[in-house]
Amino acid sequence: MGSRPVFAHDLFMTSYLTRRHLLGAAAVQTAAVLGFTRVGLSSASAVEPPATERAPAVVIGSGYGAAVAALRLGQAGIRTVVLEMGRLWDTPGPDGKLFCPTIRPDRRSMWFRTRTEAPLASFLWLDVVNRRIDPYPGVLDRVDHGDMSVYVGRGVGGGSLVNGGMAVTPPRDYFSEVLPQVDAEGMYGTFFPRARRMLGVNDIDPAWFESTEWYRYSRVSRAHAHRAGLDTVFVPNVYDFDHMRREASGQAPKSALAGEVLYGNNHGKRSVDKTYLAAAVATGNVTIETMSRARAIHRGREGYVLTVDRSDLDGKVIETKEIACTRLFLGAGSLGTTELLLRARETGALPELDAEVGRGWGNNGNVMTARANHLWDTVGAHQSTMPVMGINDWNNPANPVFAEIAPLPMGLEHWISLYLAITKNPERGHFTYDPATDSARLNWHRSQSEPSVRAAKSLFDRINRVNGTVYRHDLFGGNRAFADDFTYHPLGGCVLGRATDGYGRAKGHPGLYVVDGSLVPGSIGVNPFVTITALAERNMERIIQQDIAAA
Ligand code: FAE
Repeated sequence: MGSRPVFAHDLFMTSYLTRRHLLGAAAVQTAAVLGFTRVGLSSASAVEPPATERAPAVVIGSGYGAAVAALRLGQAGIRTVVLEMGRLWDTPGPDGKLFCPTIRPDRRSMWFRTRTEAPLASFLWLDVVNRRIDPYPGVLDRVDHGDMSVYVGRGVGGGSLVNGGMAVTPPRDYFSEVLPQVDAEGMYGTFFPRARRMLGVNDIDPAWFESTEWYRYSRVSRAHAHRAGLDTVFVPNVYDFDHMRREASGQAPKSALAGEVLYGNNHGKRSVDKTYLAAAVATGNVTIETMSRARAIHRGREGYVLTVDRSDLDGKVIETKEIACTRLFLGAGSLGTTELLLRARETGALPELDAEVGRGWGNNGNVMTARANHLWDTVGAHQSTMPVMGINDWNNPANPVFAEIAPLPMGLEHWISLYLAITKNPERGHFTYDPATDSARLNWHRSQSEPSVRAAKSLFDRINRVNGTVYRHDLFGGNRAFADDFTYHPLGGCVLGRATDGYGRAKGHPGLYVVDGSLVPGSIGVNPFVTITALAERNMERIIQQDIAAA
């Protein structure tokens, strides 16, 4: 099936180079989105699909793993349909912008909510952060599972639309500890560099970092960490730092320097709709269908049949259709992919799926905390939303922590240092299928977050002690210093080598593949999207060579 694979690994470098690529980018960014949209190279406008369809390959989701799958399938000459439950973010709102301002969120901010649910719920214990909004397919979702809530991106680009852009390659020894069956030589020699190049990863100029008011908050946290004898490291990002410098000098419209991140960046961010997905569409073989949620998977005559609900922007299902495909790639994220496979196994639709589907879930040890600085240690009213520095205490044998120095751009001096700590928490959750709601429920008990809080507390107690500072208790609700009830980094649920073979092929069902963060067993020690992307590159290369080109 299909022609020989062609990998244009250097398609992107750091900017968009080829004509086909530009055409793809234009198609992804200019198609109409008043409801359902189909984005393809030949048709950049809304098209009514027939009631039933057939495609050689379907990719569910459009985040990192899905985007890699779509591009590599498209380059291999395979006609591929990408299904995304969120919208394509290409149509400006009444303010002329695609995404809404973080400090004045409107309906574009969150996925069908009547009120925003920002991770930092209060300031000085006051309920001043969240706003009333109208329900709409907004770009950020918070999926609540009792003691653990998971933030995810919704829309063409998935998490890349809302995240902090930190593009971190994990320490090699920890990668090998977590995924011992994966050849580290290949990952560090080929697939991590390929992922970074394709994602458009770049570094801040250290001289600018040292001088700009926009990173004063990072420099203050760095000084406090160093005083406690801790190491700090610069962290690369996919935000275009040249653009950021032009923002600072007034030559480009502000985005990272205007507080934008959680509800989308209007400029500067190389989200995967602008990189991988634009290149996928530019192959001419890939179409993206938006507001299209894959609900069920069952076996077809050759391959799989998906039941897909297409909704309008009010959330009303306006069409339910079936799409048959020979090969199915699941890139709906840790929660989405696990739910689809668990539902398929538990309802008997795909009975051969492994008992490991639904197991091995972790929050990457995420815990957020904040410190109150002395009055003379100002963090600045101006803060860039793109983190560029971390406190690296991962080699601490007792309490390994990698803590991102996070921004808190409020437009006023608040003397707060904020951190997202990634800890080595051995606890894992599992999902069970609830037939009453037809959904997967995460089993995670509050006590399972205790190892993360212990590790983070040990690090920040050290910093507080040396600097004579204290924790802030007013930001996370419930007078807490540590927010251990939400994560930005859901990982696992369909773990590589357990629920799948060593390349993401679902056990028991040939032609069914997992390509996203659900493959990573709960922890990776750093922010995860570079790992998810590189692993998808590795797996897709093998799958295309062995299962597709050779067939
Ligand atoms: P993901 O990007 O979540 O994409 C899944 C896509 O599938 C989404 O677009 C869904 O709407 C869609 N979908 C789900 N179910 C269905 C369905 N049934 N039918 C159709 N479509 C569906 O998956 N990571 C970093 O490395 N660095 C950071 O700085 C960073 N900051 C973050 C900040 C925030 C606020 C958040 C929320 C996350 C952050 N992350 C960061 C995590 C990162 O975005 C996440 O690990 C990746 O996006 C996960 O990639 P996946 O391919 O697994």
